[in-house]
Amino acid sequence: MKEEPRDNYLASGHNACPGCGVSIAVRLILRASGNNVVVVSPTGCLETFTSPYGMSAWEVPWVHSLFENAPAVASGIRAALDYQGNKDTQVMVIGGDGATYDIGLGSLSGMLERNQNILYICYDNEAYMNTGIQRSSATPLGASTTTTPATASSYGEKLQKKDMIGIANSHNIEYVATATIAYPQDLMRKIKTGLSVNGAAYLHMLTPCPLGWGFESDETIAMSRLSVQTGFFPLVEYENGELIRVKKIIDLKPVNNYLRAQRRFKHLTTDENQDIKDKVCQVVRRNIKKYGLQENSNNDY
Ligand SMILES: Cc1ncc(C[n+]2csc(CCOP(=O)(O)OP(=O)(O)O)c2C)c(N)n1
Ligand SMILES: [Mg+2]
Repeated sequence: MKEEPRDNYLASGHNACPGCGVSIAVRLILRASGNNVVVVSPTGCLETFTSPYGMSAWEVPWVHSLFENAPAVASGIRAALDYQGNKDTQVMVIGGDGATYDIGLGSLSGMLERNQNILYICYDNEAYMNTGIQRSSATPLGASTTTTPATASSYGEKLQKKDMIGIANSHNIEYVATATIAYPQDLMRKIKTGLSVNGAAYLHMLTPCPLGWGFESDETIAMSRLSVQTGFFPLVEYENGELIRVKKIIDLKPVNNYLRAQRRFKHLTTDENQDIKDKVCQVVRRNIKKYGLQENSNNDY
């Protein structure tokens, strides 16, 4: 197997929780991008744990924007670099699901429409984790959060997760993909591809959160892998809106394995919530069909 460079541009000593999926993702992202890059991050866990007052874990130029305007800030940085004739320095946004799906969506849409040379990366931990696990429009159906708690009279989140891949593709950009930390080579290849296209690219990255999802801190990679192996989080790639690659599931795992492993879904595994669990399974079955995730269908790596 080809050796990847071992560069690390996210210094140790930051104060992420043990097992934080985001910190693992960002180390891989920066390893793939190299250090000729400017990163913009909106408010969220990543910003908070990498930049406590007076300190920074970033070994590359990094800008903290408002929650709602990271894509606009990145656009300005790209325009300034272009004006200087600097085509080599890359610009990336790394923002949470709250910033991407909800509060910064308008700004992101503008950025994708302008189609400047910027890679937008959403790190998706499926809730507003930094402020105490509130639901976002990335929270999956049935998940318990502090604003959609599972109680005797409620089964948790009532809505389906928003289709960000569809939204990104609707902007007719050259590259849209999904990735997760259990598949680091795949993740880094997608970062490199996203940076190599001549225009805006969108990469969606699932980053499991031990605290918010309710699992042990040494299970983060296992949870990331299970999300793919159960069909919850398909690994896909689009070029100019066309699906070009899908990671097949060789050994499809039961959805129950994923639900049982996380406190936020535990209530779905009881008899009373069987109908919601069926709806969750339907979402997964739809993924499997839509992307031909099972071994004997057409798209493959
Ligand atoms: C306009 C605005 N609204 C709300 C907040 C409070 N706030 C700070 S971080 C955060 C959660 C961020 O969620 P997400 O983008 O998913 O990132 P995560 O914390 O999960 O990493 C919120 C609501 C804010 N800083 N600015
Ligand atoms: Mg989040």
